[in-house]
Amino acid sequence: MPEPTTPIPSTSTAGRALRLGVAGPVGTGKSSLIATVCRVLAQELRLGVITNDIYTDEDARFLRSAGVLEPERIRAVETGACPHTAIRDDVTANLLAAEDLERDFTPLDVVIIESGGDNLTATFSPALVDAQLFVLDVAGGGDVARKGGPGITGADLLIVNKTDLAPYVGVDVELMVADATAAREGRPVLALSRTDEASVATLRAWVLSMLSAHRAGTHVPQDPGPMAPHFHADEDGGGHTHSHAHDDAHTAHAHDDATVGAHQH
Ligand SMILES: Nc1nc2c(ncn2[C@@H]2O[C@H](COP(=O)(O)OP(=O)(O)OP(=O)(O)O)[C@@H](O)[C@H]2O)c(=O)[nH]1
Ligand SMILES: [Mg+2]
Repeated sequence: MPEPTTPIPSTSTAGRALRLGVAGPVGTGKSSLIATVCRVLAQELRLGVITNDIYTDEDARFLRSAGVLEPERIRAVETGACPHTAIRDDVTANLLAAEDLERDFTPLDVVIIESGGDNLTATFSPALVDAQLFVLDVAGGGDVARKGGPGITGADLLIVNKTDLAPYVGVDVELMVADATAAREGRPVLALSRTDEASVATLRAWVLSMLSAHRAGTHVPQDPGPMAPHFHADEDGGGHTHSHAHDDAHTAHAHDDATVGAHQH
């Protein structure tokens, strides 16, 4: 009789929790959004949260005190460095935290990972998350959506947050959403306020549909990619920072990665 063969360990991620990243500039409402997701989904899904702060565990403490999830399900990673290092360059600390959480509370449905507040170039590596949100704040200015960058163009969902503040800061939310949509080649944009329950319901539905796609194996994690340093053929290649205006013909040059059109000079 033939020896039973050793099963090859599956590399599929569909059997474990959906790992969902939340990135975006400082103060755009990432922790509050996570608290909202927990508020509307903790009854039906088994959730865990990992926060990233540079020097403290402030965000984990905020979320624990929000009372939307058992405190033990919220873990803090103290990056000690610029936040993007721990969500993109070396994701080990976050990966270990996610695996610990998934082991301690198995089975979990979704682990939400909050990046420390960073700038427009910071996105999660697909080695850490299966899907990611990028959060902008209307109070940061209506023109931010036009500034592009990998989070704005390539995140699975772009949030235009705190829409309740728009009248006070003179921002046209519809225009901001239209600008963002134009930059995203059909990827979704959601105008959100934690005080607008209809928008919260749309966010809830998006998380549930992403979880279904993750489980079905139909969602392919994307890498929005950082803006890679580069130079052009007509420059000396010495790696100096350059500043010049692109005319239209020049802007049409091809990049072979997902950051097409996302770079600025
Ligand atoms: N008006 C209004 N304020 C909000 C909303 N969401 C968050 N805020 C406020 O915005 C501020 C920043 O929110 P946080 O959730 O801490 O933002 P964050 O992106 O996690 O901040 P960092 O982690 O420090 O980068 C807080 O004062 C929140 O109360 C919203 O929908 N409307
Ligand atoms: Mg936060």
